Amino acid sequence: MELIVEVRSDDPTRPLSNLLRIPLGLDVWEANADRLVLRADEAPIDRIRKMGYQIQQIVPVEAHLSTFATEVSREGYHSAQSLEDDMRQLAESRPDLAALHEIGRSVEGRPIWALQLGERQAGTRKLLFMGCHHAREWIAVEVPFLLARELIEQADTPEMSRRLTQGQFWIVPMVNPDGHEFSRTDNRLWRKNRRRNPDGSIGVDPNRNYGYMWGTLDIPTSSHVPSDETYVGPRAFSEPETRAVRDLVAIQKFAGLITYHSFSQLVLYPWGYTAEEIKDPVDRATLSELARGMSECICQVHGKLYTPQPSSQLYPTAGDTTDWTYGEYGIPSFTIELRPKTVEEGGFILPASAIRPTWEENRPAVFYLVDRLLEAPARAEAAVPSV
Ligand code: 0X9
Ligand code: ZN
Repeated sequence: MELIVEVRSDDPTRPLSNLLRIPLGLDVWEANADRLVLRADEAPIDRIRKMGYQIQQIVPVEAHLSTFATEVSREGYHSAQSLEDDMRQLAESRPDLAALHEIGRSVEGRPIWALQLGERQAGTRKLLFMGCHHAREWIAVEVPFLLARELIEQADTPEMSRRLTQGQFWIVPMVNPDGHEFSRTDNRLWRKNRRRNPDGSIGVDPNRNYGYMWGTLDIPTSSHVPSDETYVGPRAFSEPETRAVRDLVAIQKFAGLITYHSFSQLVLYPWGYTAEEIKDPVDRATLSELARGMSECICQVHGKLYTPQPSSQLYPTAGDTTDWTYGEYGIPSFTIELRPKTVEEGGFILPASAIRPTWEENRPAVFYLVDRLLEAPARAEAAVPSV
């Protein structure tokens, strides 16, 4: 039976981070200094107990699903098709401002859509907002979609019209449409894409498949085992979903980006592959200050704390999106882990009633970042970090 468990350790010689170095085929849902939340079979859980860790069962996976994955919990969330329809409608409502682009196709041939908004003159600063690298993180589709809707619906207000003249926005709410569809129809907790692996297992983790320091870690949170939830793939950019993002980024030369995920309420910035800080002192200060600024904006709306921290402090991974966009191009890049904070609040299965408040609190944060990046002095051409 699959369980969701909490792991703690009161022995300082046995820190929780040690557990994340052993290949146990775990699905890590929460990683805090004092508590790990894992989804795993009973056998690996027994091994962890025998190693001396304290284990407390939170709930069997089946019971978690029957509590949270109800019929009504689906309402209000997009499918790949309804997202396409709504993005098309947005684009058609303001052809002067918006254009819909297919930036690539998934393993199963679904289009990956990007909405381009705002000033099209050469030299305009461009910003990228993405969602749903991970199938089960449905709220991560809705936040970038609502950003696109807000930019269009408010386009004629003085504030938004300034942003749309100063900048150009690219919004890709669903990077992993195959996985998302599978999480709607077959397995609500599906994470990866739908690649058939040579060992018969399915799925590569798109957020381990980017080409900066790709494959340099082989641990449960960044694994070389195809059946693992964090499988890095056979080589960097082996997946059409990450190639679509790679090609868009290579052409558009973005000045900043956010990639939305869930859950845990975090504002993360590079590095993910190492616990070392960013070397460039200006970049280091800028990224941590922008993350802190976004976190403060979020907190002011409904009092929710989204902790700002370097990605590797959550857990180490190699080949994630923001390590690549920052490491390869020097783009100020953030991963925002949306609501909720804990598995007890539903984890990946956030009730649709939370979509609106999640957007309400993320709205000022995203516009804070937009305004800061649009007004920042131009970066030198050689702004790629010295690592
Ligand atoms: O593991 C991930 O890809 C992200 N968390 S999630 O629960 N949405 O899967 C976090 C990526 C941030 N990068 C690192 N932690 N290195
Ligand atoms: Zn994710």
